[in-house]
Amino acid sequence: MQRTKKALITGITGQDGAYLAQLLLEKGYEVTGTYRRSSSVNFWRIDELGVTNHPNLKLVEYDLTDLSSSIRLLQSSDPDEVYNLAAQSFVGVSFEQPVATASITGLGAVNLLEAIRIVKPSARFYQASTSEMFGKVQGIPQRESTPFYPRSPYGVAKLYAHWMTVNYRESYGIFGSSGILFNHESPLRGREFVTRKITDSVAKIVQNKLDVLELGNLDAKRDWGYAQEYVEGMWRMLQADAPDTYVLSTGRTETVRDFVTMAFRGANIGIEWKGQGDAETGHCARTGKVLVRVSPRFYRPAEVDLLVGDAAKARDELGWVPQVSLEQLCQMMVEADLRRNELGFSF
Ligand code: NDP
Ligand code: GDR
Repeated sequence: MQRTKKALITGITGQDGAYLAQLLLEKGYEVTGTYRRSSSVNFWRIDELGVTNHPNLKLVEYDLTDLSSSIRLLQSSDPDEVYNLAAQSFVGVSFEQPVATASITGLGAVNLLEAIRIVKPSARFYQASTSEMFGKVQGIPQRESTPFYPRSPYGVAKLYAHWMTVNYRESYGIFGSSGILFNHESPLRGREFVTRKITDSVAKIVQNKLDVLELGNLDAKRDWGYAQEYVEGMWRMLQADAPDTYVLSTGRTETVRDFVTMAFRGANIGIEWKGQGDAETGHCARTGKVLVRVSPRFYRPAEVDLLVGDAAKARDELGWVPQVSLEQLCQMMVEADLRRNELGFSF
């Protein structure tokens, strides 16, 4: 009889942690998921997926910045697979909190790698790397061989964690894989990220709870996929014969402006764009009312202008192919936010 596999997920309260927990529990894993101590715990995502009280899920308090906790966590959970999803993951905040970001997002990964090296070197390790490492892009599309040029403290911290994963693989033979994931979204996305901010605001505008959606750079182009499909890719990386680095992306890129238009269309509102730069506005095609405005408050000190990935390696070696289109994803998010706002709660 096959032994039940055990997985450790750091950051289970985040978007990806919640979907990954659901996936692994469905596959019969015993899952330990970590959350941060805070005055009020933040389980809404795993609640929404209905996994919080699953008999094979154990939730434990943990802070990634603490090495001794990392060692104890490895001892108590004894995992076959470790998914390091915990991070200070908001690029904008990383400019305000570069040291905290370096400590959590960069060094935090090394705490876990060290704990694996000390406690259980046979455990397989997944590092949540990011397309932000490409930053000021050195090639289009971006693939595993494209040189890195991060443009934010977050991107730099992630690049450090990425190279440490590669280094532990090469130095100690640890099965450390790094997934360079392009933006992936869902109804469980945090509201500070642009897609969810847009779909939540569209729902509020429809329900007369908000007048105008204020955004920063509308010209930024992103390769947006569906988070549930991306966590499946993470799992596939740890089932491979050997550890490696893989890009996960859709290969399609659109501007923030395009996503706004798409989201309003999802709520049956046409948008007409007028003006340029800071003065650009989005109007309701029917009434002419301004619904979208640019606010330099949301600009970043350095921007990543264009991301578009090539996931051919993941397709060829892992059989990973994303299916959900951006239109479907956007519609799913708009509908979820319309429903939530109607019910009077919004996370
Ligand atoms: P989220 O921001 O939704 O989740 C991050 C998780 O990390 C949360 O559970 C958060 O806990 C936890 N966390 C933050 N700081 C600490 C800490 N000091 N100790 C322990 N846990 C901590 O991110 P996503 O789910 O979107 O992303 C998952 C990972 O993938 C992240 O590492 C992110 O950087 C990376 N990534 C994400 C992409 C995306 O498009 N979503 C693309 C590429 C990479 P709390 O709930 O308490 O804040
Ligand atoms: P990103 O995602 O920085 O790509 O990082 P985010 O959704 O925050 O920004 C995407 C683009 O939209 C522009 N933008 C705005 N962004 C936010 N958040 N709010 C706004 O009002 C706004 N207006 C315009 C941004 O300038 C940017 O160009 C995400 C995170 O999940 C990272 O953790 C992950 O590593 C990368 O995706 C891949």
